[in-house]
Amino acid sequence: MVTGFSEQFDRHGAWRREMGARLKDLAAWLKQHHLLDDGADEGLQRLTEQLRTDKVMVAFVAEFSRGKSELINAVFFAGYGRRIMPASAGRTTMCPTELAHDAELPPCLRLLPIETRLQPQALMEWRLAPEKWTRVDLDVNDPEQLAGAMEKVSEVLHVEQDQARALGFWHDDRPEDNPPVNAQGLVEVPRWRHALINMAHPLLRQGLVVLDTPGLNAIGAEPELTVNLIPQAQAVVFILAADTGVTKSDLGIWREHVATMQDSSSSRFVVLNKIDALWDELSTPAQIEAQIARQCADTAQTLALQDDQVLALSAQKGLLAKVRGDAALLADSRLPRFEQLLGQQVLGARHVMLQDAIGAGVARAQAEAERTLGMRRRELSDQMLELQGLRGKNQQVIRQMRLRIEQEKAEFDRSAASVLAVRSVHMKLLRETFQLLGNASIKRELVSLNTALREPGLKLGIRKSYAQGFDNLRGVIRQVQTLEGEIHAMLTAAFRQLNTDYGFALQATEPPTMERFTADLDAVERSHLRYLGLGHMVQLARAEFSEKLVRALLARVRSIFETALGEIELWNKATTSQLDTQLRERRRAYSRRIEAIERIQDAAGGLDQRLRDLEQEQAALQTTAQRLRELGHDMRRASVASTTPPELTEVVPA
Ligand SMILES: Nc1nc2c(ncn2[C@@H]2O[C@H](COP(=O)(O)OP(=O)(O)OP(=O)(O)O)[C@@H](O)[C@H]2O)c(=O)[nH]1
Ligand SMILES: [Mg+2]
Repeated sequence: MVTGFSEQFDRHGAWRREMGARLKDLAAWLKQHHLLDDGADEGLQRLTEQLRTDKVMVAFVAEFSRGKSELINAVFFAGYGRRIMPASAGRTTMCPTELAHDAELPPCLRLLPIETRLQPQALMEWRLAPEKWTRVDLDVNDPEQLAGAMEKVSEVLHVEQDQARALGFWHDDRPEDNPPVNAQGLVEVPRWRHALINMAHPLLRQGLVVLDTPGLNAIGAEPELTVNLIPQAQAVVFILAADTGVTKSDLGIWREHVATMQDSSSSRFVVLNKIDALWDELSTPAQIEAQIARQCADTAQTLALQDDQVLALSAQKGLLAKVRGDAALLADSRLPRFEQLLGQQVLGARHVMLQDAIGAGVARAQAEAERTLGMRRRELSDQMLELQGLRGKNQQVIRQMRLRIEQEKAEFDRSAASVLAVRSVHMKLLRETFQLLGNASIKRELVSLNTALREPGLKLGIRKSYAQGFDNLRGVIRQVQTLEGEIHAMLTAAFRQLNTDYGFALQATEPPTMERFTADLDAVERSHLRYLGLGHMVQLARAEFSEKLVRALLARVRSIFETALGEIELWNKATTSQLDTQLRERRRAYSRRIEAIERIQDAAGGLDQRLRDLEQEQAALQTTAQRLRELGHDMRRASVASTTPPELTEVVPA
């Protein structure tokens, strides 16, 4: 069964919504039974939020005119019955264009003027300055208007050569890549630097983000695209065209922007587009088939891939077939096979990632709840034993019992001081961790790289500065890990002592692992390395280029460190609220015991009544524990069962 990308994405979206709703139900149930402490509550909330807002970015990267925009139209927008993204011969998409959905904004196209390149701010910073963007409202119910507005991404300006150079489009050392010059000697450059399209298209609404890029010349001019945006995409689709074969500039893009992502976690697809160019009416279908296979094999060889890693298709015929509802043409376009692989690979991986997160989050909340239930159960049976011992005893004994409980409680109240001491050590260590991951620390560790990049002129020793800077950052992560270890060891010892002294059931939560962040740093370093070869020395010598690189780097590292910080905060919260819960439960148990004794002192039949109550409470706890196990089990089953990704056996990632 071949399933299109849209259907797979819809299914994935439905699964995410279902899991989100189940998580909410679980949290509500736990809260209702006073089994959800603040830490677990926040953990579940973050998980629900993650499920709701999870983004999947598919980036299309290729030389101009290979059919990126046409393929985007065919896969995502055929439902509009026409081309939405402009696709035409020659350079069409002049600026990187992101299609996404933001419910806070009306449907619109926002364009960042190209002149902003002359200023030092990174793209990420411009995103936070909406007033700097030109906004065009979109009418999503009117495909004509929609397509008309999208034409803006093709707009160009004609500027003096110096201006083109300053904007990063004119390179004296690589004249063959320079843009066209008109009769007046003016250079054609894009009018916009970046375009953001916001529309409530069904796939975009469910978190799909599509990134369309312009060809080589333009991608290179925006370092942030290569160091931040493309490396963060879940899938990168690289496109070649059957009518041009693999050209030198195709290879340039492949080597610089796609081949290097080999060991990153995103999926990579290589498409040989425009196979309809080979549909020669004088050839038999078998001959055409053989010719396509041969071209795939040649392409694969040039890119050092396996033959079956190159997916041949015709975006244009695929779009046409979908618009006309022509099943035979659609099959010939081979578009469905690509869509199926794209969906399986990208959503399959996303699904597994989210499933793991749900599994871990639910297990944590469940473990917390079970610990609390266990405590309640133990306290109930202690109390029953205590009361049973009072059967037939006189008032004197009962009074003594009350005194003993009050003494115990006073002693327990003194535990507050020990708990406070643990907390203050914990906080001190945490503060150190937070400082390590803060902005000042990042700046400090990257100071020499920063200076080296900002130094005027050729930067020959820059690779060394990068290696040094990233070693420093990895060192910070290692320090954080060491601190986490110390915190964990400290808590384990302190909890053991508190458990012995006051009969708590505290257990230190495992700290979050930091490996992922080291891997993220490695990926950022790799994405920068491509700018450090000899071929880029001239570009790198330009102050505004290296300034952009520095800013893009800082922004990315900051976001990695912030994520790490967020996980540590959550871990900290889990620990603190565990302590809070146990202290609260214990306090409650003492007041219940004292209250029970008081009642027995007051009324003759009080003891038997109280014992019966306790038995009932015990039975209720039993039921709650049973229900908790069932809920956890249901949750795990639902996360796996409802949309297990389709068979992955056939998938051939490039
Ligand atoms: N014959 C044929 N033409 C195609 C196919 N796909 C795209 N084209 C045409 O090739 C031209 C370029 O397509 P675009 O989608 O604009 O290419 P692009 O990669 O987005 O190019 P830029 O936006 O300039 O970077 C357009 O005229 C398309 O109609 C195809 O499968 N077959
Ligand atoms: Mg295009």
